[in-house]
Amino acid sequence: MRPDLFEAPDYYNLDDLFSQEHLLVRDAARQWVKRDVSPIIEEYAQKAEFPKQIISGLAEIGAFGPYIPEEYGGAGLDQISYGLIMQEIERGDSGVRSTASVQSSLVMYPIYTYGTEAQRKKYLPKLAAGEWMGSFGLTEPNHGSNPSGMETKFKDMGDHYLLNGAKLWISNSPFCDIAVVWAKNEEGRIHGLIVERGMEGFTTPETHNKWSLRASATGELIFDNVKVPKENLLPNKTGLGAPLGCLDSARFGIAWGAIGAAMDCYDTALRYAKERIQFGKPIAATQLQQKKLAEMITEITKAQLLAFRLGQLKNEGRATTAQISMAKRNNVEMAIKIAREARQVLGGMGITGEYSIMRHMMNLESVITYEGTHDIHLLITGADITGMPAFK
Ligand code: TGC
Ligand code: FAD
Repeated sequence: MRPDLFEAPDYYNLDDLFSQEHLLVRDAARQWVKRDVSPIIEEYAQKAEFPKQIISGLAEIGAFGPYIPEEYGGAGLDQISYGLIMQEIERGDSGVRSTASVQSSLVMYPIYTYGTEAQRKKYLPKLAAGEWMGSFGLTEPNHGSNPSGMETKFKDMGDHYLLNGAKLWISNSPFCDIAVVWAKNEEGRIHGLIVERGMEGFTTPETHNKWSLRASATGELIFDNVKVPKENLLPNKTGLGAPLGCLDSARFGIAWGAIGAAMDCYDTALRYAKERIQFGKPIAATQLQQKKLAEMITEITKAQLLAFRLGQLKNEGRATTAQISMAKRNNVEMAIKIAREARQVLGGMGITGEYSIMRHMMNLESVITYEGTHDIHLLITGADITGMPAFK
């Protein structure tokens, strides 16, 4: 892969709206991605392996639990800082951002929000430091968009719970130390349980042959009569709203992250178009390529403004699930369209690993599906504006 020459577009001077802290946090993440992710990520994506050596760097830039209070090892930052960190990481690779999203929003968030003080103290500092890695098990083989139908269940055995079932498509599962797992009790009520690697009957087979998110490890979580200690139940919220609350946080991060992938594709295409000479002039001087580039920067700018306002609302505790859905849906679609257009600007070179665009494009096919598909987010908006849910 070529040297990382990335220069971030800021067409509407958004930097003027960020605080000094936002800019410091963002620039630290940006520099880290340039130094530690860009030089190796293509190789790891090609060999379909998560680069575990970057875990400590992710912890150092505050990517694990950015908004978790410092007393539990988090960075104690606001939601806009969290968004900016996700943007910068996904500028490098969506799979790396996935690892950070899962650790922060899907593992640390539920432990912090729904857990006991003992659970917070036991797990959060190690997760923040990257000493332990987590995964989040909601999706099942027969229940993706409709998690309320989940079949994974647990039984109260007096001194412990007995857990049975299977989760599919789980980011970080092959190497996770713990998993936050959503399962039904005997009354059919959904609860969160912390399952630890090493518990008998708990296995995490890897899912192979992915054409997307190749630098992220994806797998299953299988529970075959796993004895889970009673103190591992998350007691402070039950029902589908508990995992959906975690998704609000992760989807917010993706709304920002997708901007990073789009920025990288745009920046690469702009530089290439200025340098590539055909018919005796740079292709950037042709109207067709300018149309592509001008539309890209327009869409990136709109997505940045959407994310920024959503960040303000989230900081005030006012961002609704439907507002988050709209931003996730819009910004991921924006990024995938830009990746497809940018790839064309590079002609044949666009399909090679010399440039990051094709990798972003393939990654975004997962991003547009996970954390709620593109269709489901449209239906969430539809239900919000009409008051008539059309899922069923
Ligand atoms: P519905 O009847 O709408 O709601 C059930 C209960 O939940 C409450 N609720 C929420 N509570 C908190 N936060 C939210 N965001 C909430 N949304 C809903 C709701 O009030 C209700 O409460 P109650 O007390 O009345 O029971 O549920 P439904 O079964 O009709 O489903 C709605 C639907 C389709 C929107 C939802 O299930 C959904 O979002 N489906 C998509 C599934 C999904 O996004 N899965 C993601 C899996 S994790 C993942 O992909 C990680 S990838 C990470 C990475 O690698 O980066
Ligand atoms: P389905 O729900 O079967 O949907 C198939 C199609 O039907 C989609 O186009 C969908 O939009 C459409 N559809 C579904 N319902 C409706 C409806 N009511 N109306 C109209 N159309 C509908 N899950 C986790 O729990 N944890 C993870 O860490 C995780 N990581 C993932 C990593 C990757 C790489 C991928 C690909 C997925 C991951 N997922 C994870 C799972 C992800 O959240 C699901 O794939 C997603 O929610 C969709 O579920 P599904 O794949 O079963 O598709």
